[in-house]
Amino acid sequence: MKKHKIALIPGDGIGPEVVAEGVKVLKAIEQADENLSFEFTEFPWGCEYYLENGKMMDEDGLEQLKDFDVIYLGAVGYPGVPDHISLWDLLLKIRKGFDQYVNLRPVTLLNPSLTPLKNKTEKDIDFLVIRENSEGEYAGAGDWLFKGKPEEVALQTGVFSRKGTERIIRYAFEEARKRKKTLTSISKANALNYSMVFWDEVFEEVSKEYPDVGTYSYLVDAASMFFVMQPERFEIVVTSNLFGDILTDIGAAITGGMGLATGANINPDREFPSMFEPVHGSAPDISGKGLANPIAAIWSIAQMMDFFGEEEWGKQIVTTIKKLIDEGEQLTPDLGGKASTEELGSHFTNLLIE
Ligand code: GGG
Repeated sequence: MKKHKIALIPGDGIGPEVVAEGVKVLKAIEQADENLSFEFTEFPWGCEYYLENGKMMDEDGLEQLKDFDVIYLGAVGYPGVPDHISLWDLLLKIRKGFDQYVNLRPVTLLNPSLTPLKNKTEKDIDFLVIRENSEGEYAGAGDWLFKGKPEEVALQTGVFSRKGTERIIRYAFEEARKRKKTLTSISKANALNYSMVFWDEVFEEVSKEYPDVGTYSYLVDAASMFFVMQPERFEIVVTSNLFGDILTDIGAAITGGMGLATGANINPDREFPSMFEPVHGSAPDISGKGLANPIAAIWSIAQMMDFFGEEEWGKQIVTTIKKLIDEGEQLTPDLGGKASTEELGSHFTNLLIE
């Protein structure tokens, strides 16, 4: 019997609603699989906690989390708390504190009806974006000079260390080796004349260790266009923190919207817990109304299962999401249906276990 300790951080807005459906899936798996068991511990951290206690999470929060196998997070951010505080003091604090330097975001079309692109089918949109998740433009390096004065200047520095750049690119080559063996690097070396020239040089250097992997390199502006016009170009993509964040929203747009976009924050060395989350935010405008689509949160359970080495469950979850969408009967309003978050989640769980 394999027992996994899961820390739940439902967070803000629609976070608790979608996490509840993900937990339902985990409990159903536990019931169906006598070799698996999950132990849940919930943490009340987020914007409400901030408004009551002046902090997004406890000061020793990382210490409290460090012995869990994984963290399952809903969403962060709510009106009344500045976005940079809710993001930096919870989500980014965990990613950085646990060196979750790999962000895996699949861009997979499960049904042609989900894409606004013409004449694209499942085989045309099926790739994985590997986003650098620990530094780059989200390193938090910068300054705010002459605040409030006419000569005010805000500086935000992208940090690209050799260690950080090499390890994400090497991780991506290893992933490419497991698949069809092509890897696309997305950067912007013509304009970002230090960081991205460095990124391209490291990509070139590491590629020499993987002569069996075919490589492509695009500027981020061209790549954004190809995401929309010719997504079939991509199989595995590796890119920086900011570009990965933006590109994967385009990825969500071409595969059914934010309600279906999942992300895993991985610490490959397994020295610290990894974290699984829907890519979407807290969507305060629809929270508490049962309108949120829980598929992204459920899909992140598939990524969690893969991480646990339970790939059959991972595959089964994605196949069941496809089945539910193909049926089209229990979908939330963002997908043109009338089902509530809870109804979709319960129907999914029934389909998974039947
Ligand atoms: N589901 C987690 C969440 O609330 N994400 C919102 C967000 O702004 N994420 C930024 C990022 O992924 O870097």
